[in-house]
Amino acid sequence: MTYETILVETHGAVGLIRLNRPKALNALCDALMKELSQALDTFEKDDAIGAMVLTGNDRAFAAGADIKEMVGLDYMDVYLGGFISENWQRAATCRKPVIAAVAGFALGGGCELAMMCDFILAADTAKFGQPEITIGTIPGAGGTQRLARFVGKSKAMEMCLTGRMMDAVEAERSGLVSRVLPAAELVDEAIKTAAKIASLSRPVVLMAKESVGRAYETTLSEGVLFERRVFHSTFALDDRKEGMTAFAEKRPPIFRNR
Ligand code: DAK
Repeated sequence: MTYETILVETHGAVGLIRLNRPKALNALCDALMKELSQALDTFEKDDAIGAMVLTGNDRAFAAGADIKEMVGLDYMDVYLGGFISENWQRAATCRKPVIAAVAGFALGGGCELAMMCDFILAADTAKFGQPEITIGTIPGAGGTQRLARFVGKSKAMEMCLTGRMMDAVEAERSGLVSRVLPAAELVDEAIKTAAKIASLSRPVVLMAKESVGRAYETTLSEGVLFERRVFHSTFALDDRKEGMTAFAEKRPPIFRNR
């Protein structure tokens, strides 16, 4: 498959997608979101792929939805037309883990897209923000909701109400990103991290991802119950038996995804 707005590579069991509209700071136009959705679909269906990495370039992960595509639209265009709703959820609905590797700007829809991934690795150059308020609108792809859950009300309010950007250090301190890395090491480290995930039992990885995801969708007691049921179900897997047996025998496990 050839794409015009993204670059797609595989590194062993890792699928790497690079957003690739450098002249527009990877602004997320309709065509790009459609291609991103297709690439994620392809990796989801590919049994050889165990995890994915989504990245941009040194200057930008993505500076937001494409403002030039939005500027001429009116309310009926966006409401009746369900403006850009299609293809904007795909990163959030993947069953396989998706890591966002963010260098440079992750603004507006770019920040929202990074937050749809399972975790964010940030380069020391990364800048996160929801600047929609400065162009007369508000976040439209989950920014007000996910940012508030990840960094808390006060910081999310300040960012959404002023458009202030957060640098990588502040983002790590606030819990938005899992780690900060030197920019030159970002993508390699993201691939290495995804490769580690892909080397583990595929069903157990999916179960762990689903279980952590429940923490953002339900009450604590329901989430803990969900976790308990899933934990019990790992005992139906050959990979659970193999993992514990290998530990007891002091050897690396051989997972067969069964
Ligand atoms: N859209 C279109 N073009 C963009 C862009 C964007 N978001 N961001 C940058 N560009 C373009 C610039 O227009 C410029 O193009 P040329 O003039 O060279 O043709 C080029 O990228 C380089 O940008 P600058 O010259 O501005 O570069 P600077 O280093 O001076 O500034 C900047 C970098 C990131 C601070 C600045 O470009 C900037 O403020 N960009 C806009 C950031 C922004 O406001 N982002 C939020 C956009 S609104 C939804 C889903 C998503 C959304 C909504 C709904 N649904 C599912 C319903 C999301 C909305 C948004 O993201």
